[in-house]
Amino acid sequence: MRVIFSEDHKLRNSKTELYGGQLVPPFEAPFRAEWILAAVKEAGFTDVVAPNEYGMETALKVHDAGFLKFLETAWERWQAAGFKGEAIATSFPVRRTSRRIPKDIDGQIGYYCNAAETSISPGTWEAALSAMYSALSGADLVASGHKAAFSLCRPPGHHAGIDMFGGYCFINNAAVAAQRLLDKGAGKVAILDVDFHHGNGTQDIFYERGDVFFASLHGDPAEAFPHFLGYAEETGKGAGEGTTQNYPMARGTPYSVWSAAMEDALQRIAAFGAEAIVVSLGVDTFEKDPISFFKLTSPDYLTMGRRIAASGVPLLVVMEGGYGVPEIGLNVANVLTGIVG
Ligand code: Q9C
Ligand code: ZN
Repeated sequence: MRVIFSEDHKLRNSKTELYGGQLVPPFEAPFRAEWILAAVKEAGFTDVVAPNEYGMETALKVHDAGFLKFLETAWERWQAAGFKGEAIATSFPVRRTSRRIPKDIDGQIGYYCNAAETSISPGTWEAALSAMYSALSGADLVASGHKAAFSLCRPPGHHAGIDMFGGYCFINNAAVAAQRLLDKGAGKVAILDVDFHHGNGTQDIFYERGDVFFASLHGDPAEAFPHFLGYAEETGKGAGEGTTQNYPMARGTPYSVWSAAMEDALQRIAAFGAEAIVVSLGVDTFEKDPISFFKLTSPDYLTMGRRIAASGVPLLVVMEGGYGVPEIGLNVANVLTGIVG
């Protein structure tokens, strides 16, 4: 399985995350990609390539044009406004407020943000673009006949919605990849989101579309980020009626319970007729993850990979979350090893 990785991920090196009322060093930091890359090479995945470059045409099919322009220019506008720290949203369109887009950077960053922990820093846009390139390059490999590919994206993407960044995410890499697979000839694609957190951005993007099935296994939003989406009753709308499936799970969930949900998700994906699956791979389901509450163990990721591969359709694995501990590398490598068998 080829690995697509861009050194430009390093350009996302924010100094501040708003956490517990403090500005702390972000959980989503460059060492994550370094550890994951080292571990997958160690496991024998040595075919590592840099992504191709692309224009914005695929991203513009899943994101709002004004949002992408905002991301591209946010840091320079924040600086021009004379602010001293990283760009952090503090005021949001919420219940009973206007949907008009403010003109000032302070207003716009709130308009385009769904979670304030995530600061915009110099290089964030360039790193997000490089992650999108990795996702697109992986999609092109799968579209051209590779049975599986791994896009080692950083920053992650699944919390980025049509016109919102947050949850450490800016461009939705998995959504862009799924769109690319459709544009390259797949009739239907599924996204299987196994990150601990609900893929609220991905759900937002495809909620009313019938060509992409979205399934997410995650900590119950009643007690976990992103808090406001990911309930089981959210199943899609309009042309997308029935093409979203959520599996919220309780604190302490072990693989025995988690895997039954994945089994149901994969059966629904097969019934949908997906010709390829994009796996939004977060390993923050790990028992030692510092910000999550499931109880998966390192060997569980091998089993997970084997079951996903048994779907029999081409797979694009896109990196999402997984934090703090050295095992994130092994856990990702185990998924890939399980997939290749
Ligand atoms: N007390 C991804 O895994 N903050 N994003 C959580 C926990 C945000 C996670 C606070 C977590 C974002 C891609
Ligand atoms: Zn996560």
